[in-house]
Amino acid sequence: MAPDDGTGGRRVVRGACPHDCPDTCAMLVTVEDGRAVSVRGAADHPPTQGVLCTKVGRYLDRTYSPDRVLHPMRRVGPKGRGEFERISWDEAIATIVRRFRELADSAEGPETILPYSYAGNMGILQYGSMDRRFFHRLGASLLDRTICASAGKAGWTSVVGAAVGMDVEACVDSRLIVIWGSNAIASNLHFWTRAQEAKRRGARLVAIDPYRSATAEKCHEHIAPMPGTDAALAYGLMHVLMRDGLVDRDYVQRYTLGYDALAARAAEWTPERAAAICRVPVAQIERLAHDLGTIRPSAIRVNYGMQRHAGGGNAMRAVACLPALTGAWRDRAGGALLTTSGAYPVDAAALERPDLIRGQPRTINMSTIGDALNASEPPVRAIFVYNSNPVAVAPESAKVVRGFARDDLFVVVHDLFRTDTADYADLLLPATSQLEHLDVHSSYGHLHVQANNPSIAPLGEALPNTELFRRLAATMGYDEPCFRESDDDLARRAFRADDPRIVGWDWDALKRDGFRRLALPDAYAPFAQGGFPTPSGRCEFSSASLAAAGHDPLPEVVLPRESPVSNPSLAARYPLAFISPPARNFLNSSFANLPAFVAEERGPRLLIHPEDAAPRAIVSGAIVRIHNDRGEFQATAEVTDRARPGVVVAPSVWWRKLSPDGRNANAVTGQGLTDMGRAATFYDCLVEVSRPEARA
Ligand SMILES: Nc1nc2c(c(=O)[nH]1)N[C@H]1C(S)=C(S)[C@@H](COP(=O)(O)OP(=O)(O)OC[C@H]3O[C@@H](n4cnc5c(=O)[nH]c(N)nc54)[C@H](O)[C@@H]3O)O[C@H]1N2
Ligand SMILES: Nc1nc2c(c(=O)[nH]1)N[C@H]1C(S)=C(S)[C@@H](COP(=O)(O)OP(=O)(O)OC[C@H]3O[C@@H](n4cnc5c(=O)[nH]c(N)nc54)[C@H](O)[C@@H]3O)O[C@H]1N2
Ligand code: SF4
Ligand SMILES: [Mo]
Repeated sequence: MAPDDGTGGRRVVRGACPHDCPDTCAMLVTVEDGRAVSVRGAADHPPTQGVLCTKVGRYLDRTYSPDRVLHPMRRVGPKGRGEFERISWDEAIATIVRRFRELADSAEGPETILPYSYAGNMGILQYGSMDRRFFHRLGASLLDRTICASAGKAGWTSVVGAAVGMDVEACVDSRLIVIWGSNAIASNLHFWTRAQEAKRRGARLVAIDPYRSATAEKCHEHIAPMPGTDAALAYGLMHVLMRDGLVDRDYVQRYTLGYDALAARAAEWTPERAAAICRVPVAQIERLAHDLGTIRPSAIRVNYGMQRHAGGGNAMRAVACLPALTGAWRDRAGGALLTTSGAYPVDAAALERPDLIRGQPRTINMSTIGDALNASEPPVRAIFVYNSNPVAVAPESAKVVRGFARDDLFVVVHDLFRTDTADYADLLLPATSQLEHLDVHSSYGHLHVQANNPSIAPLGEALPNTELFRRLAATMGYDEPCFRESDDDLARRAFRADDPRIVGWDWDALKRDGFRRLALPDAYAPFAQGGFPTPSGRCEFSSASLAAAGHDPLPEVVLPRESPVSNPSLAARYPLAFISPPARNFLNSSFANLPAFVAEERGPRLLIHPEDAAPRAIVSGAIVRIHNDRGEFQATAEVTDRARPGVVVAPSVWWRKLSPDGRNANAVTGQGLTDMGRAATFYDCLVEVSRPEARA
């Protein structure tokens, strides 16, 4: 709960970081006379080790920012202008209920209403509980939440069986760590500290990333493939492993399925062929394959960067085969880690109540919200945005903005800040920060369950997501008892209590203690003796279920939709591959409005290699135009060999309205989806870069 440290009006409250980050740190919030005065990392929480990242280390900047939305507001100016006047909660709720009833009773029905939310808050309650119940009962369109991880998850799960992997805490004992498609210093700090410790103990670190990120810079070796070519690279590695007798035959024979078919496919992928597609030296492929085949324990930290391409699902499939081929899963400090989210028996059915769904509403993909708002039938007539900032983060901004700007679209936004999306709101509603509400947390990077106790009262009239939807449900007249459950009631339902991983857990004890590890063996090595939760019970190099769904039974090399190799005519006009990975001081678009973090990131930047800059007469410090057929935005050039030739890099996600030309990287990204998981393909994008004055 709120342990009193014995100094009068001072309390220390146990919380959890809510942000979309694998680390899910345990926070200690010190409160004096009702005001939070410090936020620290909990030293007793093994994954956190007492350290928060720079963003959340300064969480009071966010919590007490003068820019917080503190009261419900109604739009008074044109859409997009962000002009509001204050109204009461009663009026806000009544306005929503009136409009939702009209739409639900219209001939087109309630599926004209669309909830739009993602992981702005990863707490199990604030992420998805009362809100889902409300929209299900209403019969609103369903949202396919694909903007981040669904391609990688689909690819990984098809091979391994579940969204589980090695224990991040074991990485200190790894002797080889391959950091594949992840800038861990920025986005997975508490893994990085373990990798550093392993390095001190003699481990070899290899980064696979199209650009020399801060993380790649600190590894022993950096392999820089062209974006979207990871499946070819993985096959090149498999080829060498097989050719040189480095496969763990015993592991393969006992615990895997489809080796012969995989070997036949890998035989086609000589390192020379893979190297030509990836544009990396053959020697790097040979060396890494030998390391993977000979160093134990070996760990692969694979992250989502590689899956934001047309072939993202298959790329993850190919990488997921490697630790089974080498037998790396045998060791606790070996194997691979994409996500641990599947280790938690979250009871989604109890929380979200899909049984309440009225009718057979359609599903709308959040990654193509631009198209959905402009061309759905029946049209989307109301959108309710929370835990997300789609105008900044969704691909192909021009279409997203055009959709949100529709005068006939009723837009509700619930957020802590006046985001790019909020500017289009008819109603803007104030949300609580993590210090102001209750929650229970799983993680996608470690194996602990955590409680977040509120430490301060809500600022202004801010409400948690759960309470907002509870009030909306009551005003709609929904009388199912589930709409009256408190946040504590919801938290008690968060996990399937009969699951052995959660056995004996007790919500009140968790609130008091702050965290507990899932009931897994201390020396957790999930697949040391096989036991893959796939249909066959084996690691499926070859998948009958994917074949039945029309996919290649084996991992397939699917080239990017936009690349010089796969689309030369497009590349003739737009020759540079464009990636826009997370900036260290932002969390997606969160924190990108707070002065301290904006100052650290210095403004929108474009990293470009000297070989690409010179013919374009681009020098460091120049403003450049990044453009393609979908749109354009501007950034300050940084000429550097950190970007490899042919690839430009724009750390993201900046707010549009805080950028010099009012646009950001998503002006050029496209709405094409991945091969598996229906996900966004942010990094599958060709552009040209020019100086603004060179405009035709
Ligand atoms: N500071 C900070 N932390 C974050 C976030 C943030 O915005 N800022 N975002 C959070 C979120 S939502 C997520 S999903 C996670 C994970 O987010 P990730 O997508 O894993 O992000 P990064 O760690 O930057 O790793 C992506 C890396 O992949 C590289 N990359 C791009 N294309 C390719 C490719 O085709 N192949 C390979 N091998 N690499 C490629 C990029 O250059 C980048 O360095 O991070 C979370 N943590
Ligand atoms: N170009 C480019 N675009 C990208 C990416 C990229 O790498 N490049 N990454 C993509 C990825 S991986 C992701 S996950 C998406 C993420 O995109 P989003 O899910 O939109 O994440 P954020 O931009 O952090 O916006 C979350 C919003 O939720 C609000 N919020 C936080 N807590 C609460 C709460 O309790 N209640 C309510 N109502 N609101 C709250 C925050 O203030 C913030 O405005 O962006 C994607 N977009
Ligand atoms: S954003 Fe990530 S690293 Fe930073 S405090 Fe939150 S969980 Fe920890
Ligand atoms: Mo994400």
